[in-house]
Amino acid sequence: MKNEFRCVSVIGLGYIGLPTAAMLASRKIKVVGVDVNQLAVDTINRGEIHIVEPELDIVVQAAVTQGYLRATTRPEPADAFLIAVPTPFKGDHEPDLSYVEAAAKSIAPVLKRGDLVILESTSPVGTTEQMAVWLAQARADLSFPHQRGEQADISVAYCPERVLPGRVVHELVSNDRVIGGMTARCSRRATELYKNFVEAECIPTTARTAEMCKLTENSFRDLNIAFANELSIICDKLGINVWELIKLANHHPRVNILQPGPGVGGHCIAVDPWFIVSKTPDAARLIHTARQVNDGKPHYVVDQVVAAAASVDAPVIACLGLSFKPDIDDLRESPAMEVVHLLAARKIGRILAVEPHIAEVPASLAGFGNIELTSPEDAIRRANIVVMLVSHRSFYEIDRTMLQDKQLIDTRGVWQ
Ligand code: SAJ
Repeated sequence: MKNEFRCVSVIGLGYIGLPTAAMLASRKIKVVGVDVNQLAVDTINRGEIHIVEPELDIVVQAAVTQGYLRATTRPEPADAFLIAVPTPFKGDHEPDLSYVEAAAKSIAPVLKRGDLVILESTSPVGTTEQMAVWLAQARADLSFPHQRGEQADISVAYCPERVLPGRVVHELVSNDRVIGGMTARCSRRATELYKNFVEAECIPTTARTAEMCKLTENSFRDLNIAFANELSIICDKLGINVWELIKLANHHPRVNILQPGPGVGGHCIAVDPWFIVSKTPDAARLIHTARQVNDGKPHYVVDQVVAAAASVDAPVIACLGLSFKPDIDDLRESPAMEVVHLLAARKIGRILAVEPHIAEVPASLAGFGNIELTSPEDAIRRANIVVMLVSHRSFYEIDRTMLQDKQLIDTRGVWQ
């Protein structure tokens, strides 16, 4: 089949946009990446990357060197536009769609008849239709699927990303994709674009179902982690080792409990369930409770540390890990960061933070003045309380004889 997409523009060059742009470019499609961050644009144009993701540097470097990938701060004409911008929530857990709106308005002036616009950002149900309305308001000379159905000048689809940070390059190719076109033709065209690099199935559906599918996947995981986190608190009260308990229960052929931790982080699982709750607050009771259980876990860990600190003179607390999950540098919505933040605010002692993937104390923690970033060995040697917050691979290599005489709070089961 002839590829109708000779030039693709990816709006938002973050954890999803950049790998997707690089994969398309690796299939010899001309890709123009657009981002408001000039530093990110310059870095990419040098063939380098501004995020930590295994193997991505090699793909980006090859794509830039061969001339298939270029970054800029201003949208340019293309045959397809793929929007991968953040969709955070506001203080009241209401979704903030301002980045999607800004992206739509930024590409509107360069749209032409026949173009395809795909939204990839995790979004509340109805956002794709809203995006089409924003585009139509900016371009009254073009028609959109909510106005002219299959006859529209512009095709619009919602195609959520489902890749796991740390495995993005692999999963972009091997994960099945849900393709939610605003019409059947929109789905067919979006499938054609993704088939350039997706080796797995591309399954067509409606835009609304695709939006809900993404939210459902992450809410399912949030609920299951909430179950593990609740179990960990119950087991503490009953004097049972939760890690052993879960291992034993998982021997049952139809039981597969996830792992407890200091809470749930990242920009996805800790956020997306709220998009369901905010639309249907009365119906989403279980989903809402799971969020509350997981959001309560950092406070539970802080209470454990405070209790331990009460029994030592001059507490020095080593906090191992700041990222939201193992072996990445991403601190977004990190429960480990929240624990350190809450501890620092309590001013119960000096905090020695360890995070091998960053070079300095994050700005949000630096102001406290009682936090230092150091190596695991130095932190453990100087501390009397050691809190394991992230199970980075390198932490398993810590010499356990160093932990003798320390009070341990292992939220991840690394030392169980
Ligand atoms: N976590 C636990 N216990 C577990 C598993 C995870 O406490 O047993 C914690 C992690 O430490 C982390 C948080 O949950 O703080 C989320 O980590 P994760 O590995 O479960 O997921 P993410 O946020 O990295 O990626 C998820 C994935 N979604 C699902 O697995 C359903 C990924 O496929 C999505 O593409 C991504 O969200 C996204 O972008 O939405």
